Amino acid sequence: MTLFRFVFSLICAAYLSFTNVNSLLAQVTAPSTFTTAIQVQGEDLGTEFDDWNASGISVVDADPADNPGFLDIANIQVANDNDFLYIRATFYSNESSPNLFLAFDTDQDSATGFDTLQAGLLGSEFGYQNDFAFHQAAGTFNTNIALTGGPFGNGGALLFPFWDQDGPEKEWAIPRDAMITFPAPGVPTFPNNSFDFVVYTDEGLGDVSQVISYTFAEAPPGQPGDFDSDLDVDGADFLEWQREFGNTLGASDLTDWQTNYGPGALSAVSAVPEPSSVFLAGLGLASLAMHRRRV
Ligand SMILES: [Ca+2]
Ligand SMILES: [Ca+2]
Ligand SMILES: [Ca+2]
Ligand SMILES: [Ca+2]
Repeated sequence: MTLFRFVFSLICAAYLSFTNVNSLLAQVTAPSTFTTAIQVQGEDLGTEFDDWNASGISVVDADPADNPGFLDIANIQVANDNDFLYIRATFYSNESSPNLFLAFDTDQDSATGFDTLQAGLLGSEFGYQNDFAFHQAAGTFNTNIALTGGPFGNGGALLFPFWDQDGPEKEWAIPRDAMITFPAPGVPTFPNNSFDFVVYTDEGLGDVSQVISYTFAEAPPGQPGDFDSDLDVDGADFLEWQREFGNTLGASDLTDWQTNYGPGALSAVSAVPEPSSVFLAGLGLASLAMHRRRV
């Protein structure tokens, strides 16, 4: 992290000077996609991007190969759940770079925030350098005002691969609960449901995605039996029922689970007992629990 901060300070001193920004920029609106299927970090080796490939989330921006010899942005995808904004970027090149950035114009007003692209097109209120979050303001690339929230408590994102690990793509899980600690007690990094963002680098000629508008998708209404609110009724919900039985869930909830248990869930979750045995096990636990209560 010390090295990272050092590199970061160097970059802040020499922020963007694109030679080809104006010819590249356009504005696109990404479809709003709610999904709990995207995971960032912790997947099995070699499967890290299978979640995106299986998700059906469309590519919102297909950037050309136009930054030869340097980090060269290709395709961008975006989605969200209740906790995170998920972004995937692929590259024509295979090298990691400390100079990979995201910029968020969270009020969709190019006149407020930092003029990230020096073209009057995106006024960013906060940004990321790889996984590192920082606040931005008019005329100031990094205000050094602290951020809070997210899995690291400082607004930082989950990123895979890590910022210094090579690979032809990266995925971010960007916390939705981060706060900028100014003015006290702070404002959310995402104060609105809609925002604009770009993925960019100042390496080489510079490379930037289109300005992508996104609106957070709401979670679909829950289905009875979906106790963990991940849009399916499967073995994980049964485990949740076991944990919460006698607390927030009762016997009638198990009936909901049984009624809505989907055959499709079997393929999605491995190591889940077949429905009949799971249900029988559930009944056994339920009666055991009720027996205990009577004693
Ligand atoms: Ca993943
Ligand atoms: Ca490119
Ligand atoms: Ca703005
Ligand atoms: Ca579920």
